[in-house]
Amino acid sequence: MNGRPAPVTVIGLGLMGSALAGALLDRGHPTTVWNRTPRKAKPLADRGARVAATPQDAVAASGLVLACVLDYDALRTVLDPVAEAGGLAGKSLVNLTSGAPEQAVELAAWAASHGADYLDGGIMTTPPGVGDPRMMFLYSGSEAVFETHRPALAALGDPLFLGAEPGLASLYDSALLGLMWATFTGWLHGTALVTSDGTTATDFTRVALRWLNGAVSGFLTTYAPQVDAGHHPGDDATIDVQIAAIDHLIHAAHARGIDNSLPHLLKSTMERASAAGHGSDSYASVIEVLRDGAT
Ligand code: FVH
Repeated sequence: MNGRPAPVTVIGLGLMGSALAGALLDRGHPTTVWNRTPRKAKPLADRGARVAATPQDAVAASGLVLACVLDYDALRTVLDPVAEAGGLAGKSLVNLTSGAPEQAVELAAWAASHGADYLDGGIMTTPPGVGDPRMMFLYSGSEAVFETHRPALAALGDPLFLGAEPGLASLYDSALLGLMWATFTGWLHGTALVTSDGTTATDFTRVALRWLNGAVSGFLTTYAPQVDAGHHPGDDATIDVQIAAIDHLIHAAHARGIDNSLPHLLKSTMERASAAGHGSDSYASVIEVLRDGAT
């Protein structure tokens, strides 16, 4: 390393790949790009990117190759010919394409068989957030790739290394998206409830964010060690108390004609926990019925 930003290749110039390449250009990285549909490279070429004619040329241009295409099948379509020609040997391949953990493990083995060092990534933002150091980029796989190329990865967002198991970044990505969708749906259900009585979504959200950032995040911090210990003392609020409380939500939503699928799902899950003997335990004990997916 000579202190100058390292050359990087970006394969895939959809919404996300274009944002990645743009962030690298902003930080002064000599950036080579390739996309199946060449016209998408034009805005990046105008900003100083070198446009490769083929995936082979793109990979040859840099030691670090970032890939962000639709899915793993598309990625293999692009990279198989490069690998067969020996073009991946000695390269650091960072794959930011979304996929399942098992696909990441398989791709890491495939990359190794072609002489490439592999780091898998999960992007925890949308394209406008790329380049913002508050946004998390999750990585797992080769720590050597992570450490060697940390400055380039930091151009994209805050890089977090989760461990050497290649599937970890995808696993966290899926878990965090599940958390996001559950939160979105709970927030929208609450919004439907209060807006039916004349409150605006904006006013409700101001209060909801105080609830999430203060009390709810505190509950998570309390419950995480309970889950780790497998011991969930109901010394704050028990499952049985919460089963009674959710009936008020169901009643209020029903009275306003609002869909109650989510509260019914939550109530039935709590009831399963109670039936399994956790009625006097904390909400963290719901983990036991979630883990035992067959019940
Ligand atoms: N957009 C987002 O907010 C999310 C954030 C989290 C991570 N995802 C994942 O990023 C991958 C790419 O997503 P994207 O938003 O950039 O998607 P598109 O704009 O649709 O671009 C798709 C690119 O993939 C290329 N491509 C598709 N099929 C093939 C193929 N068979 N061979 C070669 N390239 C292919 C496509 O090329 P083209 O259509 O422009 O020719 C684009 O470059 C994705 O895994 C998200 O889950 C984004």
